[in-house]
Amino acid sequence: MDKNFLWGGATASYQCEGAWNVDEKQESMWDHYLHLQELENGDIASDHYHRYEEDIRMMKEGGQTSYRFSLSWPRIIKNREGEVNQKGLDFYHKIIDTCHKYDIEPFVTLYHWDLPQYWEETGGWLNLDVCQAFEHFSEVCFKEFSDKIKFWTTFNEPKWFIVNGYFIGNYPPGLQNVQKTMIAAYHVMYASALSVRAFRAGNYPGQIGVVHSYTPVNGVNDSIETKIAMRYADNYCNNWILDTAAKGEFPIDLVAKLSESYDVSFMEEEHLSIIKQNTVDFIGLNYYARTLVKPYTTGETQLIFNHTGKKGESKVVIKGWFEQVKDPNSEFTAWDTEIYPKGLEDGLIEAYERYQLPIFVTENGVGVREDVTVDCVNDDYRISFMNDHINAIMNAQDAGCDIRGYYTWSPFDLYSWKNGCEKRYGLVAVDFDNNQIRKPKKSYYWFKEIIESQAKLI
Ligand code: BGP
Repeated sequence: MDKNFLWGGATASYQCEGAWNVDEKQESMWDHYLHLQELENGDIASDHYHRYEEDIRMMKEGGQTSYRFSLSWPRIIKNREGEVNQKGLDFYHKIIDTCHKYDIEPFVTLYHWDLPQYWEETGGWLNLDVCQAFEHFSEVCFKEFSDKIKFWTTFNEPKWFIVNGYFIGNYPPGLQNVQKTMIAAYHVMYASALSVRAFRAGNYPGQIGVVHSYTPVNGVNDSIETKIAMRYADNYCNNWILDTAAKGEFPIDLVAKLSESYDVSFMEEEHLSIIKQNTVDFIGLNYYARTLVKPYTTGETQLIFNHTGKKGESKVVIKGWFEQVKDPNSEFTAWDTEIYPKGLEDGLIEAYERYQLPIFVTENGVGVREDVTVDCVNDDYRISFMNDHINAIMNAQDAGCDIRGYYTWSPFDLYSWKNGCEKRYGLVAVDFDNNQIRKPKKSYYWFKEIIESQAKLI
């Protein structure tokens, strides 16, 4: 690996900070939704708000060179008038300064799903005004932190929060409406371009990208019907984010297909030209699994997401487009995620060929139940998972891809959306029942060795 290759861990504000109503932080749509439904929530989570110093120090001691985290919009902006909360800014200054103190490169996400509830109440991502509000929030952050930050990203995984929030309905705002899914998706991509435009207009140092939940698409065979299903799946899973952010264009065949059944008049010339002119400098790809598809001809659209950790519950079938199938030869987690490192290698090669932009693997990890009362969790499965995925990255580099970093999800245990804290991803265990005590797992030491051995090869 190049000596500037970044090795680190990724988190999101809602999933780790806790302190949900402290220091004038406003309610986010996730606070509101989970409180209302009386579900396990991130009120305390990993208590990173108070323990960030310990967490960042452990990253350093674990050999890591970068920390990817998100800025909480409702912590920084108090209301729809855009008033700034100095205490929120102060908190992120402390995080960033601690990173620098330990020689850790901060890698910032502007939006990791915690929309302020005061905006959700006006329609959230269905309201065009929220795009301008996001532009304003971005500008506040650029002005405040840009002299300390080299890497910015606008959105984390537009596909995931839009599809789950507006199409499947398992995330807030809990809608199941295709027309609204399209509008929200379009507004998010437009807001991303507005943020990139503000970044360029301010001549800030550093680079700006977008982070995508990448599921490269494979077909069950080589038939023409399967190839058509693969194209539908690729448009649905990947292209509407990556083509739009990296090339400035929504996939033309996707728009044509949707316009047969839905109203696409919200796509205005002025927005499209802003999207075209404000493409990203790099791509962040979060990789958990691929999408294996077969053609789908009969029956109804059905999208079921596994939040119980009981194998076999999930289903993705889009009528007339594709059906996601399970490879009988693959291993799956209890939450139905296929373990398929080859998908990362193939996917990186494909994404680099298509977009010719530097790539960071901004998330990769495996979520499992673990007993964290032991001294050191023996997570050999995580070691083997990370080992195989890091090898996949090296293979893609050997094939000529420009890959600049690897972030494990996650450097320490945190709250998993709708799954609660029992679905653990961390290299450091957090005992949620015992004062959020931290204890490194076996994978933490293993990752340190990998990073150090790479450094020696340079
Ligand atoms: C990504 C998100 C993360 C994280 C991760 C694991 O999609 O960017 O926020 O949660 O997936 O997913 P989950 O917590 O649902 O298992």
